[in-house]
Amino acid sequence: MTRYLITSALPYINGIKHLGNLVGSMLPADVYARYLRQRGEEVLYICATDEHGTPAELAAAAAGLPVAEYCRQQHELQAKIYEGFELSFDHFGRSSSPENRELTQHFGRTLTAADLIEERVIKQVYSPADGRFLPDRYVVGTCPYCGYDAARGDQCENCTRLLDPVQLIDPRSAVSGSRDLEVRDSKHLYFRQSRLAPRIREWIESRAGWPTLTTSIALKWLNEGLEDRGITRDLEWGVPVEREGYEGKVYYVWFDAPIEYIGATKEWADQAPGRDWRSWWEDSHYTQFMAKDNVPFHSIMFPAMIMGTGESWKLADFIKGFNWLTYYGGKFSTSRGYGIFMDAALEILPPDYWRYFLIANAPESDDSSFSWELFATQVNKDLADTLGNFVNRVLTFSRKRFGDTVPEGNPAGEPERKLAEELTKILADYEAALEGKHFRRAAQHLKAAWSAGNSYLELKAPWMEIKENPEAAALTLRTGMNLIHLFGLISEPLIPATARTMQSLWDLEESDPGYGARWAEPERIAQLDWIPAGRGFRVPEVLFRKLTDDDVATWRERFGAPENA
Ligand code: B3M
Ligand code: ZN
Repeated sequence: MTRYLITSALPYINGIKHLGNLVGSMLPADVYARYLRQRGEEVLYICATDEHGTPAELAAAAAGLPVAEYCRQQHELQAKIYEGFELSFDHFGRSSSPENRELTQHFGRTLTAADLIEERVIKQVYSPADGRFLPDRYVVGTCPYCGYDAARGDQCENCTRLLDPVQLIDPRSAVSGSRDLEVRDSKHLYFRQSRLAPRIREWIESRAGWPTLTTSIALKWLNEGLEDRGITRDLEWGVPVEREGYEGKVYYVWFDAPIEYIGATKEWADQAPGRDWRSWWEDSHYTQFMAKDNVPFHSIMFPAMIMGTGESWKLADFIKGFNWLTYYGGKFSTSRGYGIFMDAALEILPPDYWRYFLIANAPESDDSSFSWELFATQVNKDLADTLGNFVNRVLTFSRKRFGDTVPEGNPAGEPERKLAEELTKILADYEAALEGKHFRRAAQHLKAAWSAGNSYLELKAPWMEIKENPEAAALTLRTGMNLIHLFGLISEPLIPATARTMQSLWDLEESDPGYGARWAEPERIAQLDWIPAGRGFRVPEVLFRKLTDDDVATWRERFGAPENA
């Protein structure tokens, strides 16, 4: 049996993430993990906070905390929010863990032994005003490739090219703004990944079926010529480099961060007996989820590190990259407080509203834009009307006419057979979309299943049937209840809380087909016999409330929205 290893790009420790971060890595990975678990597959879904590097140091200083304590607090905070969104990590680790330190140093040693790490004396930017060497991203200036005037020294976020700070035009310190920068000599370790370029290219080119977004970024990088990469920094906070003359230096955060995928797997294993972490990195089907700016590190540098060790570490079998989710077409911005952050989102609505909307609008083939207007429209139409209303109508009407148990009525007839046939097809499409990690498409198929239930109800019109033929109405309602239970199963990856509600409405007996059911082959759906007549049931609170114009106005105001959008 295949075992599925799944990782989401590691959220940086520095601050609460916004909805763009959520939809670009963690949420789709969670949907995929939940789907596979429902199908009975063995899944290990790993994530962690990415804790090293200068931003953490500076944020800790700003908060007046030692950096280790700052990271501990921020990790707790992020973990709580992800739990609130029902992200079902098997382990949510920390890149500052002892496991990761050990593995990172192991990679350093192994790559050194393979002659893939060399020492170079480099010119480095020193800022007398700040009294320190400036890490790459704290030198800002104009990008030599595209002319963007606020490019960071490590990467231009406009054209995504990786940079060296000395390449920047008109460089200045991002810490103090000082233009009085000196270039001093400092020795550092370099990863000679250029030597692995042919192997990386061969690997990328053999990846049939990968998203073009992923392969095109990787190939663009390779075509530009792969450069060796500095993997040490003059910092206190990070994984120490065990080498003479490297006191006070640590591994570069992008060296130890991907290794934390492995590190966190070991953390997971270290938490309970009998967990074999190593085999997950030898024999599994491995999918990585991330936004497009992280693709170069995952499609080039990390695979090169793995190949370079000559050891049996799993390479990704699939890299799912995402474009950007924008807020009214503009970039989410932490510094300007523009857009919606995950804690604020949970303050105003439960997770399923967000999860559904974000997956239905996942920025897969292109960027996609969040607006409160679109959000409200889609929540009202798909969640409140199509799903929520269906559940409520069926259950309240049945209770009113037939009491607190599932009515029996006629045996299934032609409309039920047609419905089953339609659902079989929709479900096959839905499964194919989830298998293929096409998230927008998956949401569309799920919605189509809900709609099929509505069309059936409209066609049968039990509120009319009841007048002439109560047995016919009873069949329709019993079928409706079976649909609700089915929706409870298949909606779980996208809207887990609501799905649990839909599954838990019935007093099932152990011998009932629906008892403990998780998922089914599409053909199995055709029977719609999860819930036998005579079982007790409950009518839930309204599943999704309608969002009003007032809501939209309030949120536009609170979160800031462009005047005329
Ligand atoms: N922490 C993403 C970021 O901060 C970065 C991902 C690491 S994945 C190994 O932009
Ligand atoms: Zn650029």
